[in-house]
Amino acid sequence: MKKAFITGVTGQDGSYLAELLLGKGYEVHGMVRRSSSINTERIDHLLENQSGDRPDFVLHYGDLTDPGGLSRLISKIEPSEVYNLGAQSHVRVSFDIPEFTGDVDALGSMRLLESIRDVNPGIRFYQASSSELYGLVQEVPQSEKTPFYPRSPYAVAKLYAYWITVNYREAYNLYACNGILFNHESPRRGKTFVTRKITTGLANILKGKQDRLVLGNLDAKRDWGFAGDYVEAMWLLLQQDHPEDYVIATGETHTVREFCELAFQHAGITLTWAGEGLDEKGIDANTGRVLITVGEQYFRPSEVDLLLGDPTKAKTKLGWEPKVSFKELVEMMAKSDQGS
Ligand code: NDP
Ligand code: GDR
Repeated sequence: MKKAFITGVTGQDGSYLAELLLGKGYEVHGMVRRSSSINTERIDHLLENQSGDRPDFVLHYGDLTDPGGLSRLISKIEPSEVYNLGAQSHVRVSFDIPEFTGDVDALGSMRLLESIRDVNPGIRFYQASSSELYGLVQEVPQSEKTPFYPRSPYAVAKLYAYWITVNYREAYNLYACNGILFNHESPRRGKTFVTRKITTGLANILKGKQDRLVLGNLDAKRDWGFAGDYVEAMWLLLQQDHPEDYVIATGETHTVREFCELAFQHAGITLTWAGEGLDEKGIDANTGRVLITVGEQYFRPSEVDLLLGDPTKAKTKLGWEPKVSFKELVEMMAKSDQGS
């Protein structure tokens, strides 16, 4: 039986990946951070099977800032595959806590690689790299060959993680690879990322619990896919003959404004826009009610304006393709938050 160790198992991707690997018959070990409140809600449904326990899904306390603990876990679990999904993953927040973000997102990856190198260099390693590496636009669409230009402490930390993964592959011959994943979302997406903020905000507006939605840069463009499709690619990256880095994306880009329009349309509301910059408003075309305003606090000190991935290599070499379209994704998230 194959054994996987997942850091960040309590996050959006960790929960989908655990589901996928359990479905494939893996024994799955997940690392959980100690927290004063319960942080396993995305995986609670996996923890119990019909007989009440789940010997093939085991959780361990640990933290990417704690090298001794990581090493002990790798020695004890003896995984065949390690998926490093753990991170301080919020770009805006990384400007507030840059050192912590670097410690977890950059050095955390190196600590895991060091443990693998010491304990068993045969373990296969997946690094959750990000389209944020591209940052300031150098080329569109962005492929494995596009130069990086990170624009946030988060992206700079992920740049270190990307290169340390490449370096351990070249220096120590590890099967270590980067999935350069463009934004992927789902009903399990954290509520402070823009897509989920829009769909939860919309649901609250419909229920009369919230007056309006306050957003930042409406013009930012992202290549948004479905997280469930993207974890499939993570697994495929570790099943190849040779370790390589891959872009995982849909090849389509949309603005935050378009995401809002589609989500509200799903609830029967046609949005029109008035004003500019910080004065811009999203208005219900039928009633004239202001539903969206812009707040300066949600802008970033340096922004990533346009992400559009070229997934040709993943299609050709892995046979991977996204299944859920942008429209289906927005509907899935809007529906789920409205409880329908
Ligand atoms: P989430 O923010 O949903 O999950 C992050 C996970 O990391 C959580 O389980 C979190 O634990 C854990 N974590 C945070 N800090 C630590 C730490 N110090 N030690 C151990 N674990 C920690 O992110 P996603 O699931 O969306 O993303 C997964 C990975 O993929 C991340 O590395 C992210 O940067 C990267 N990525 C994500 C993309 C996306 O669009 N979703 C695109 C490209 C890359 P807790 O639940 O306790 O907070
Ligand atoms: P991103 O995702 O920064 O791309 O990082 P996020 O959803 O936070 O922002 C996307 C774009 O929307 C703009 N935006 C807002 N963002 C947030 N969070 N809140 C708002 O109110 C708001 N209004 C406008 C942002 O400025 C940005 O341009 C995500 C994370 O999952 C990373 O971990 C991952 O690496 C990248 O995706 C790929």
